[in-house]
Amino acid sequence: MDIQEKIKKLRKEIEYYSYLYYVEDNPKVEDYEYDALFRELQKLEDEHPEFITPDSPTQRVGGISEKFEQVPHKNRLYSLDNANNDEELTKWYERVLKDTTNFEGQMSLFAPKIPLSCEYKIDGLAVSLTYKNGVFVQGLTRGDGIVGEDITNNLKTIKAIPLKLFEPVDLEVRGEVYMPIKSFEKLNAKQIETGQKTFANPRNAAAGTVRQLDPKITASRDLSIFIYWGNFFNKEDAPKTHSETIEKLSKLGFRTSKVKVVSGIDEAIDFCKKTDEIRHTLDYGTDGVVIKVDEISKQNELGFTSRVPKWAIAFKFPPEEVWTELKKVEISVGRTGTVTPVARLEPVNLAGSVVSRASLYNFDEIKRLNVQVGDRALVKKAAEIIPKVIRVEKTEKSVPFEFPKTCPVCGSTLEEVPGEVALYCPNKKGCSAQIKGRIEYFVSKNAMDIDGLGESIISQLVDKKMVYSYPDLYKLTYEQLLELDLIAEKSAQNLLDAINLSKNTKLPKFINALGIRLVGKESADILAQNFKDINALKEASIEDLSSIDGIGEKMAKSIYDYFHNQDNLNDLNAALKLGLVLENTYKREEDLKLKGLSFVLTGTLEKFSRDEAQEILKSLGAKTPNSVSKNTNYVIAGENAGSKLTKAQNLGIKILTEEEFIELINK
Ligand code: 0OX
Repeated sequence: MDIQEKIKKLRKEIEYYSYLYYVEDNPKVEDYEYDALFRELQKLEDEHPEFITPDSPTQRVGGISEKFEQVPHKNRLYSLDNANNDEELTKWYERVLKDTTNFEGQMSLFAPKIPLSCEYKIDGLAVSLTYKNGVFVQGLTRGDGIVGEDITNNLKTIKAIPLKLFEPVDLEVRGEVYMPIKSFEKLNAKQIETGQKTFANPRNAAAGTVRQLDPKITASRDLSIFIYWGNFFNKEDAPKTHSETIEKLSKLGFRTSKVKVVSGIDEAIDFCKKTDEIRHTLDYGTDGVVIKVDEISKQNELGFTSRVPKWAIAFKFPPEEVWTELKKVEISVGRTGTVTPVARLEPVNLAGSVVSRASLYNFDEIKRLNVQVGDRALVKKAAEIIPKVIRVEKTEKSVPFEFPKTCPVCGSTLEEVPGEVALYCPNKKGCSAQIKGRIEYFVSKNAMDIDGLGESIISQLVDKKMVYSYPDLYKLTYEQLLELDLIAEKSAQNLLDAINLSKNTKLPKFINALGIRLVGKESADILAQNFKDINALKEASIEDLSSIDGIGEKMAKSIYDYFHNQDNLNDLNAALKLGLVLENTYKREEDLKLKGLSFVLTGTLEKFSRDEAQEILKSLGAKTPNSVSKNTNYVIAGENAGSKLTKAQNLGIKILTEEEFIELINK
């Protein structure tokens, strides 16, 4: 057998074993046997790179991308309409009957039972996969349904996504990428161990994983997929019902959602009830059941609204509630000094996870609910948000809860803010809980986005008095970081690198990172759109601020107060001195004073490199092509200007000296 044949045979074998393992959940060979085949293939391909094809099982992990390209979807990805109870499901079904032709072409007046297909609603991320000639060529995120992001390289790392189908068909399929619950728990444990941020739920973990720029990271985490829709480009291949489509996709090698076809809405409601009972036994998150009209011809008859298909609906499981013992009320101190009560519970299983803490919001809520330690508490989990106590019942153990007078962390006397229900710890500078909260916020994703600075490391930095406020992060040394309880020396260097990297950031991210009261990501964006730089924002009056669309009076006052506090100003100056560079990505119309003009540089400038001069011009809206044409507006001529200058002179284009250029940009 020649090498190429051998490679082909090995691939077929590996693909088949991988299919059995990842798609059928039914492995037929031991891991070591599989690994041996894989290594053999790898070796042959290394020796004969001319035989490598993109659909080879060795090609699942590709190189790092800089960003994901935006790609329009061939067919729009609609969302799903929701039904929260049986009545809403019945209403949807009645509408379906009314708008479709049933029984020998009669529009139906009584309630016939049409076939509906039911499947679990997977709580993951929708993706669209395109296959040409049976080979996976492109994978997109849902995006806004019209344009998605190209995450092909990351999707290739998911072993349940076939790189090559059993038949050479052209088609688009859609499905839900998810992280199995067990893998999610393992990943979070690892994140904690390595001092990194944990994910709130499997859905977020899956989302964070498919949007990694480095496919190696995606490959290192366990993702899977259920395919729930397909569009065969050759219409002769297209099945007549949804359930047949799923069957056909399964035969092509996809891991498909399992559908059950029932007759009429009552049986579908039954399916929803049964699913709700067993859903916590599944190794993936389901937040409902998707019900689809099974016949494609009926689907076509029904069509879409501007938002959703009329032929499908998602039944959402009701939020779960459970009774448990309220053992203690703990007090937590946030970054703004707000003191909030949190209930410690006897651990219970709620919506599939063990819950031991629940929110009590504020002290008024404790009074309103009449919460006492030792009560039986009804805890509710709405979607994936932290559960909350919604009702209590007294027991023999119940004893009144003592409202705190002092901060549980720093001991300062707590204060009330007139007109607000919350209590505050006034010790802004000295309360370690507030400092930790502020630093955690400063480094978070939508702020400075410093990788690797997790809760535990921040806690140590503050407790060891290495960090009092954010500029201190930029003074940390390698030796200091080695004093911390880190995993390895390498992570001290990684941390320093990550901190250094964050020095070059975007103005809106930095404004958000400051944690100014009432200012979040959205408002930080608005502020960056309206102020040239941080200095302009610092100098703004309350009137300047509140005249901006989207900045209310309270927020304006809070921003003004922030920049008129000496500590905050000292921090800002220190950070800028330490080398923080804040680029404003939002250019205001009035700043683009060279918009529409074209500048060509020639010769050597004294005060700028060519790149610097071009950057400045571009930041003012100008174009900077390399050669002179009749469309050139100005030529900036430095020392030893050559042929470009002559050409410009011949074309009668205005020539600027370096001084004139400086004058122009400073105008
Ligand atoms: C899911 C899921 C989502 C395709 C055409 C109409 C809606 N999250 O599990 N969407 C759909 O169907 C789309 N099915 C599902 N099972």
